[in-house]
Amino acid sequence: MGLLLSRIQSALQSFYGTEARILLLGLDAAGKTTLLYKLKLNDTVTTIPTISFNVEKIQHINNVSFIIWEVAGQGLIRGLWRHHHPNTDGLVFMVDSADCTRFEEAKSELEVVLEAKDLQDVPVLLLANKQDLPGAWPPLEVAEKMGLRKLRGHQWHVQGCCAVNGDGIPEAMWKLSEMVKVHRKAQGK
Ligand code: G3D
Ligand code: MG
Repeated sequence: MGLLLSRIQSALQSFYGTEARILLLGLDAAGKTTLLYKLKLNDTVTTIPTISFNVEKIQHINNVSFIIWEVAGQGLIRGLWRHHHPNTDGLVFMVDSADCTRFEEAKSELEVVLEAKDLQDVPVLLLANKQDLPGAWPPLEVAEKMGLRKLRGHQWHVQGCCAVNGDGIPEAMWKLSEMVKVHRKAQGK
């Protein structure tokens, strides 16, 4: 476990010098809270719970700040998502890879999110979570189901993971930081 934490921490440090504002979305039960718990490490974490969303700010030892917005995926509050997008550097969309009955619902939520003006060119990291479960769909097939292969105008990457034991999380954070850097450079930041 110590090794995993240090790998996650070192992956997050690859955001060095970058104030990254990451939007973390997915249907309920996709594993978002479990992921946030894994990412918290020992750093300062401020949680502002409201009825509809949590904002978590993670302060790292190298003064790298990494902000994650967790917005519950119920359709009822979907309308609120558009108010949380400004200055987003990256979108992490999490899917339960073992629940193919909800792929279509997840896909349409992702489509709605990506229609937001502020998210037109943000990098998208798809986390094909729950790879430990029997029957979990392989990451590339989950990406296909989410329509990512047809996505234009965004860098995107799919990573299989298990938020419970942390498998795939360091790799996902490395890739996310790379994409965020490319994106910010393109924006001249
Ligand atoms: P959410 O915040 O997206 O709504 P949660 O999702 O983080 O609350 O996770 C929902 C349930 O899925 C939790 O189980 C959690 O333990 C489980 N879960 C999250 N990630 C994984 C994973 O990678 N593998 C497995 N097997 N389970 C996972 P409970 O039982 O607490 O509802
Ligand atoms: Mg949650």
